[in-house]
Amino acid sequence: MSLKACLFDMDGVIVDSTRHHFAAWKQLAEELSIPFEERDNHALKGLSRVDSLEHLLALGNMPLDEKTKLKLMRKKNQLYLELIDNMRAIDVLPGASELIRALNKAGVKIGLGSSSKNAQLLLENLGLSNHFEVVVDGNHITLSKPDPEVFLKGAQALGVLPAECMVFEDAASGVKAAKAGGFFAVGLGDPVELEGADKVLPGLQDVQVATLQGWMEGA
Ligand code: B16
Ligand code: MG
Repeated sequence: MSLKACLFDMDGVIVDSTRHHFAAWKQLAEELSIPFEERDNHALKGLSRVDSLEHLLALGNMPLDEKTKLKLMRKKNQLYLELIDNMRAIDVLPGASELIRALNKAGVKIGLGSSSKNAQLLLENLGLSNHFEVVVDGNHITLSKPDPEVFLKGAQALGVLPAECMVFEDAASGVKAAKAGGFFAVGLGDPVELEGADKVLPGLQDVQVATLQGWMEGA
């Protein structure tokens, strides 16, 4: 199968906003007196805002009514927005801009598949939005990763089949979503955590388009 398109996850693939999500959740957790450390935050990678809050509240064994949950999510998002406000091109993870430009040049379509409702804003801050033909984010989906909805919508909008499309993901939930949708999944990070991915790389630095095309043809 030839490589027609690539779908990129945002947080942890294009930019390291995980620490900003963590700082915002941590502040909320402190206000609620729920112990919340970096290892707890790890489980939130790729999850939607509401699923992340549910996870946090479960850690504190703290069931809350819907109105309070909405208030807390708004607060978390305000904190997060303040933290990402200053993010610029310099914050793009190593190799991501180069690969995106090389794929554009090679005629491979590019889309974003993120759970974040702030993905479009962040792409603009990073100066990358012009490179993406399609952006599917938390505003367009009803089911969170590991459901494949975000990637299936991305492939459909790009006019390609999942089997012709590669997904780049840093989260176990995202790799599961990609495989459930029938995509070639490239995991970025720990091979043990991302087992199930077709390939695992430490990051996007020095990734060549020809290598990706070779993987697809061999798949
Ligand atoms: P927001 P991704 C995900 O982004 C993050 O990994 C996850 O930690 C976050 O909770 C989720 O977006 C929702 O973000 O609150 O901004 O809508 O990795 O799918 O790009
Ligand atoms: Mg991610």
